[in-house]
Amino acid sequence: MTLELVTAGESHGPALVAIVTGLPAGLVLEREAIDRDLHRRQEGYGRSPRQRIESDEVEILAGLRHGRTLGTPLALVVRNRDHANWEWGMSPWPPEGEASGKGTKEVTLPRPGHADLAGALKYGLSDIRDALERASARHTAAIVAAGAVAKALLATIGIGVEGRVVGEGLEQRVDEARADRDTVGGVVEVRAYGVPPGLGSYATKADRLDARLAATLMGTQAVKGVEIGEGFELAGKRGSQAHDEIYRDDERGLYRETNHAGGIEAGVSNGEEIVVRAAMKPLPTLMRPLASVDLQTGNPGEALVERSDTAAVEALAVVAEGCVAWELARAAREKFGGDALGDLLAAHKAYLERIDWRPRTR
Ligand code: EPS
Repeated sequence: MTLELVTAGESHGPALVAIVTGLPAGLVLEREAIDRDLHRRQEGYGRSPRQRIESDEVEILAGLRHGRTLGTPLALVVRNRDHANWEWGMSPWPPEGEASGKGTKEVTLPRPGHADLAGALKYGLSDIRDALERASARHTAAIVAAGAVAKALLATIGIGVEGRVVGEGLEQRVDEARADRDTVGGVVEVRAYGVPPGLGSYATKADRLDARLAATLMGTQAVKGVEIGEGFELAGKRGSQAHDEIYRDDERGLYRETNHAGGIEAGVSNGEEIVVRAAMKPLPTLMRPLASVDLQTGNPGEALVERSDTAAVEALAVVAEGCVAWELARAAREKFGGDALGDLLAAHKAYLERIDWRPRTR
């Protein structure tokens, strides 16, 4: 048994959709907890005026009854309020009547760094909007909604996940970039605590927890680098400085004094805090546009300028938290199984007893 997630939705289309399969029956979900994460994702310094239009909240169409999962596919929807301004331009069916609102003109000048050029070439598009709408980071709202469900599952076995921005001075960097009509990126970190040893496996590459965390984060818009624990820094250290020595006492059982590995060894959680970082590039829509080429005329031009964020690093911290939660929940589901939540909890308890592991206190 495993968890699977499929999402659909365009940035200015009617809605974002997430379908989650593989949840055990009997998991309590709280609407407020999902909406809280959706709101956290919308906050943060440097976001676009779009966030004043959207006020994301989740709707559940299937898989939940009276706040408890049924063990059937869970269908989550987040409506795009801005769609009201794009009804003609983003109409799923051929639009009727006069062209009106936004998205009526074809986009032909690709933005360096966005999906525009690659998408237009790959799919043979004359209007770049057909590529950029799905590639938009608006999609991350669906990921956060699914991540909030994953966090609810993890909480039942004492696992917590928290994302944050690394480093200082974001507001100043954003203010300076905005004044220059430019954009900035940044680094986020996610920590997961209460994770027992044994999630993930070295059996195949696809089972490795570090590979799975890297893939989900790298699969997030604008992420160009991922590291686990001390990551790239470990390359310059000696083995004696890089590895986390193993100790045991009666109170703590097996433990480590250090966590250079970020809680994962050989693709398997080792019982220490999971620590993952992701680096976000500066966003590609610049108010002072970069050089581009009109794909319809072949003439040089300036890249598309449309409303966008100066930075979305704080949003990424929430999105990355959801991504990590999702992968940990999936790995926990594989390890502990169970059609009913009670079965999963019993398997988790029996496993902790067998390995005599005591969750770390924070
Ligand atoms: C995005 C462009 C902007 C961002 C959007 C991601 O959209 P718009 O052009 O409508 O202002 O605001 O992010 C969101 C809407 C969101 O909710 O995060 C892009 O091109 O990736």
